[in-house]
Amino acid sequence: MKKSALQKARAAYQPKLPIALKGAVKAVTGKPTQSVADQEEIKKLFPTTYGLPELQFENVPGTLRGKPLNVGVILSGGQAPGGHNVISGIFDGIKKINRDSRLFGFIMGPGGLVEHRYIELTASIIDEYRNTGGFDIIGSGRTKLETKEQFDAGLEILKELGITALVIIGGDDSNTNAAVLAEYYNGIGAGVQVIGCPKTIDGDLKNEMIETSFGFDTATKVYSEVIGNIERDCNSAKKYWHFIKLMGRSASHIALECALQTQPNVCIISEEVEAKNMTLAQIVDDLAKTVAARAEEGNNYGIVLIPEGLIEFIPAMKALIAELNDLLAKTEGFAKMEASEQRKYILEHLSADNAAVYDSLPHGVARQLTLDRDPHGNVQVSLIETEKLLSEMVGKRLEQMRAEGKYHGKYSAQHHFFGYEGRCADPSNFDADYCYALGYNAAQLINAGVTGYMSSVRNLVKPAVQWIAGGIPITMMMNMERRNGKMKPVIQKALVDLEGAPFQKFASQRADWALNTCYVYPGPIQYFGPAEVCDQPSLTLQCEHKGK
Ligand code: FBP
Repeated sequence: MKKSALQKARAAYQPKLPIALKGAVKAVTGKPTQSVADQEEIKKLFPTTYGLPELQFENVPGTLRGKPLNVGVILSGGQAPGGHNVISGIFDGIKKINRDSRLFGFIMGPGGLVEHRYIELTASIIDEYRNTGGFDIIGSGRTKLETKEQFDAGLEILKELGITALVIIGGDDSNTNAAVLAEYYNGIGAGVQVIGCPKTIDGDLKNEMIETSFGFDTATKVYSEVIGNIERDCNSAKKYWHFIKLMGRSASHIALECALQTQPNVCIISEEVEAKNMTLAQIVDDLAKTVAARAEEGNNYGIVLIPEGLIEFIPAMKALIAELNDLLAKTEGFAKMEASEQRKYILEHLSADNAAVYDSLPHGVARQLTLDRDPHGNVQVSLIETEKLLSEMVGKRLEQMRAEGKYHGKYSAQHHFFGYEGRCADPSNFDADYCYALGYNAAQLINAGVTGYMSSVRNLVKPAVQWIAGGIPITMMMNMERRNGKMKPVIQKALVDLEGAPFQKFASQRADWALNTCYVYPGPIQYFGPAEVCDQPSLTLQCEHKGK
């Protein structure tokens, strides 16, 4: 396969490992743990894996040795830069323990385990993928591992291949499933350990022990580069307002990080919208006021960042979507009605408040709310073009303000949605090192004989050699939440903390960014060069751990 010059140079990069993982390691056992909430229920659901102690690895004199390990690996969910390095870290880790160890990759996500699709990952395959972006080494998928039938089907192939440990690389849901699988295999004495690794560009799988999920660093750097480029274009042409939607599912971590890096005129944070109980009209009004204030200074241009999940956080929209879900689920033949008939039907059947909200939306968006349902019957909010919805509504509001003599500018909008552009980028040095360490560390957890743990590498704002490596029982991160109408044990999702340092930093500066043009142009990720250019972790991580 033809390779670019950067690909060739990057293949030779040797990710840095924490000192703790170099050479022989000893597992130091900490105190027993508890789940973050609902301890009694979670203890009952995880009788053999609840309350396990934290583990930390320490470097000891001698050579790393162990019996040969046959390990399986699965990539689960959306792509995130660095997945290939987790796999190469596992490979190098188990080979270092014993060179007869073998690694098997299940194809296209958890479905590969259930359907017995796999390949053996040999040294030559691994070498092709070191330090590259993407999940294409074995592919990824969103099959949920949750039923006994799936677990038993998986066990058949694990037994056949002599696999005694499985590493699941995924987000909060996939790691929740990893914990359930670990408990099941442990409970029946299957002899298979299950270890999780924290992946997701969304940045919402984090807590005291998991400082960040991998991929967030690279993806936000890629989006920030492009936002910076748009800012420069915007500041050169001075004629457009750019509305930029950013991936990230429910949480606004990606938008916040990109805002800290690029200092746009506006960045909406969904968690704040919800906390302040804001309406769509208020969001639009605030935006229109900023556009008008900048126009007064002769600046008919600007940048607005919008998190992907915004719609769900506007309380009135949330209520509307919930009522629409119920209404459409019980309305037979809705899909066959004419568009105008559908609109009339909805307006007649919704409660008065929700009908008013529905009626206030641009027709295209209102229609999107009634069309795209996922397999559970819910609106697929990520498909709603929030960037267009907001810019259109701001345009209308500005015309009203013009009529009232409160706006005298020109308004022209451009729209962008960044998500897939960053999910498979070559991992930054941070993600390349972090992922390799997560994988290598997972191999040590396997060698230590534990199950139901997540690979944890901490102290991430320090140089990689000083990182702390160990394992955290997954049950420690869990609480009970309602899913599909039933209470389930799940890893608590981390949304943006409005009291946290990253948001507070943003909030203290945004008024200045709104009126004045304070753009910062981060430029492309650099892989070679001085540490201050190449090795800096995300600003979110830096703010969160300042002074620690
Ligand atoms: P994960 O939670 O699986 O890591 O998903 C990340 C993500 O990129 C979200 O930001 C986005 O909403 C979603 O995947 C898109 O899903 P798909 O890849 O199926 O289009």
